[in-house]
Amino acid sequence: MTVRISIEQIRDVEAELDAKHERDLAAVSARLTDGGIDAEAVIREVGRFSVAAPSWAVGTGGTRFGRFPAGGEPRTTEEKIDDVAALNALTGANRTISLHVPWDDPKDPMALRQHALDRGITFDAMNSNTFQDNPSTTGDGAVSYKFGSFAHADADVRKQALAHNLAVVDLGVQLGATAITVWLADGTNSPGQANFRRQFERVADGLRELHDALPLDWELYTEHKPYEPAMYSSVNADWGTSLLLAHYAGARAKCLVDLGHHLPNTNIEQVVSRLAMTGRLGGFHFNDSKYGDDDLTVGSIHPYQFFLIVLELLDHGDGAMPPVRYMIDASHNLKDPIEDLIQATDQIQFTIAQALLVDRAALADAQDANDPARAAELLHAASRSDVGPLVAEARRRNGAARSPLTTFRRLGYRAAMVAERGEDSVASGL
Ligand code: RM4
Ligand code: MN
Ligand code: MN
Repeated sequence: MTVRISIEQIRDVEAELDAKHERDLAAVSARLTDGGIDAEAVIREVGRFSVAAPSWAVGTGGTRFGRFPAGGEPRTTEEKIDDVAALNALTGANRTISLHVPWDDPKDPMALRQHALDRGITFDAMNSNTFQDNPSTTGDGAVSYKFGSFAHADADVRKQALAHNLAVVDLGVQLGATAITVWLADGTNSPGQANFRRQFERVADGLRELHDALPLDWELYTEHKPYEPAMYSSVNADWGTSLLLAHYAGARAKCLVDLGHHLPNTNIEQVVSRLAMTGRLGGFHFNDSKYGDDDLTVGSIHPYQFFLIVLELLDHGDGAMPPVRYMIDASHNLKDPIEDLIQATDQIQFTIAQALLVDRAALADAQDANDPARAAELLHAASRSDVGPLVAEARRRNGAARSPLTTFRRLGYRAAMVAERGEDSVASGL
């Protein structure tokens, strides 16, 4: 049995919101129209946008100190897709799922593709895993990624890392995906452990081989991260290295920005601008960070910075979210995982709506007139606006929920999953 969340159920549960929603929407639209803003265009763009859910985020995240399952966690990739379908029913904005191999290792890819299709879900960028040893990533187990994968001194290990990535691409082809994200744990934990330059060259060569073996309609994304698990040096540590690697790998290699993969106080919006400018911004992972790669809910710590980042994306897309692969890369340790994904998606939609309100022509004028106070006013006018009714309307038009978290709870999805999958089922992932 699979519990599905239907549009009728949502409409039913939310009927009591109708009158207030109409009033709020009319009031906000009128206010925006007075200010010369097309509210309808904002609703349309928010409604058009979709962000992938990662398969590992429908299970609870953990730390090295423990993990506390949510109850009713998906036991298989099919069940992960069921959860993403439930999420998408509520948000209307999570129409794709991103798989991580071998956490997801379907025996019958075509059947999995059909399972997803039946639920209105398609496959986003694939993720390879050469940061853990597992028979399907290390072949017959004769090699280990303990000292790296693509950067490893031993050619056999590098060969196996390439073979794993190619297997992930093959699987992706069967699922209808068209991109692979490569995040590598390669680096060192001790000064002198390896030669920086030789490690870089090996990774660059490996990525180029992978790139050259990709189907023509595929892209490859290099994802940088400053540290963890490598604690002294990571090969792909920053956006500059990521860009160098993408250039070296080939024309269809681009960079992926994960919001949690920057050292404290990095100006991430400027990083986004730089990569976009070079045409090599390929992917985006949403989350937030207080200390490191915390994978906290996007916008929960730095909402204004997130607004500025979205503004850069809109600048790159000339007023629309550019065609970059977007994914929520979070995995909350405490919240119900679906509730966290709902909140993340809601935050992204909310922030896109606010950033769309920025008068970009006036901002350019203020910049050219050396008027920072006026520029700040223009940003504040947008970032302090209540766009809730616009976001709710965008979701309603997609057949989704205006109040997704409350409706998720009222529909009793988690309780149904606990009954079906058990209190102690544990999803594969981190
Ligand atoms: C990494 C990185 C990757 C994700 C893994 C699970 O820190 O963010 O995108 O696939 O975690
Ligand atoms: Mn990531
Ligand atoms: Mn990460």
